[in-house]
Amino acid sequence: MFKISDFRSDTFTKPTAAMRAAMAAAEVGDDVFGEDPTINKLEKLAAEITGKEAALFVPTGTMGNSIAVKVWTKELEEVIVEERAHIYNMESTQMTFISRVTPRPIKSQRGAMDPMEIEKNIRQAGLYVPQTSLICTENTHNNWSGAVVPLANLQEIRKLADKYAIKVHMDGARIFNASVASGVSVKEYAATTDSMSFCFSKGLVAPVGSILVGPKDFIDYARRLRKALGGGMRQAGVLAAAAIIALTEMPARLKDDHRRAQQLAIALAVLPGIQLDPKNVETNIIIFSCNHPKISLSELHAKLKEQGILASMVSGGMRFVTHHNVDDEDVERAIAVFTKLLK
Ligand code: TLP
Repeated sequence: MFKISDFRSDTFTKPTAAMRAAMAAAEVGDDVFGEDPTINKLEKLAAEITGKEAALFVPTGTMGNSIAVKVWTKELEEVIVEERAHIYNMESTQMTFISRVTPRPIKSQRGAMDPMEIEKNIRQAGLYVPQTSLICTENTHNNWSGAVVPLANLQEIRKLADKYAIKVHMDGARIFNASVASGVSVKEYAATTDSMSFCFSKGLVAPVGSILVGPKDFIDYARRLRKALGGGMRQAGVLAAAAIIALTEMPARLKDDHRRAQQLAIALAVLPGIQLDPKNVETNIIIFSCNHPKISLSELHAKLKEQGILASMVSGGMRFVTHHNVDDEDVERAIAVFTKLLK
C-alpha cells in the first residue's frame, strides 16, 4: 500500500494540534444573539486586518460570496465577472439562484480584467437591458493557476467602479496567498473593494469557515441574510477558535506551499508531453495539460492515483495544490512517479 499524497486541494488540510486545543478550550455563546465571544474576537480581528468596518463569520466561501452578491444587487441587475471566476463557474449558479441577477463574464489576462473591457460591458438600465451594479474580482485566481492579480489592476477597476457608482466585491478566498507572494498587504488589496470574503479553511488550515468584511451597514444586512440562508451557527466559537489561529499564525507558512508548488512545476515542465510554464505558477496552484504520444491526461490522472498521488481534473487540465498536509517528500514522490509514467 502506497502512502497517499493528496494534492487535490488545500481544502484537504487538517486542523493542527494547536487548533484542536484552542477549539477544546474556546469560550462560546449563542452567535445568533451576538454572544459568542470567540466569534466576536475573530470578526474584530478580521475587520482590523482588512481595514474594513465590520466582519461576519460564515460557514463557507460560497456563502460569503452569495451574501455579498445579494446585498449589493437587486433583481433586473447584472454583475461583471471574470470568465473563469469561481463565483461564476463553481458556486452552483448562486448569483441567479439566490440573487436573481445575471453574471456578465469578460475575458482577462490571467485573472486581471482590462478596465476598458469592463467599461464596454457596463450597462445602464433600459427596457431590455439590466443595470450593472457589481463587479467581482478574485485574488488569487484559482482557475488561472493561483495567479496573483496585480494591485495596480485592481486599483484601476476600483476607479472605474467609482466613476459609475458600482460596487466591487472580491472573492479573496486565497487573499493571504496573494499577499505572501506579492508583498502587498491584505489591507491594500481590500482597499480596492467594497466587500471581500476570504477562507480560513484552505491554505490557512482551519477545518471550517470563511469571513465577509465590509462597511457596517453592509455587514448588518449580511448578518440577516446569513440567518435567512441557514448560516446562523450558534456556539460556533469552537470553529472561530481555529480560525483565529488560521488568521494570526498560518499566513507565514504559505511561502512553503508556494516554494513546493514552484519546485513541482519546474520538475514537471521538462517532462515529455507536459504543457506548463512554471512562471505561471505564482502561489500554490499548478494547472497543466498534457499532450503525450502514449498517455492521455485522464489516463495519467488515473495512473497517478494508482500510485497514491491524488490530483483533481479541472477545465484547464490537471490541478495540483500544495498545502500544509503535503511536504517535501510528497513533492519528491510526485516528481518520481510522473517521471516514470511519462518516460
Ligand atoms: N474552491 C475549491 C473548489 O470549489 C474548486 C477548491 O478546491 O479550490 N472562491 C474560490 C476562489 C475558491 O477556490 C473556493 C473553493 C471558493 C470560493 C468556495 O469556498 P467554499 O468551498 O468554502 O464554499
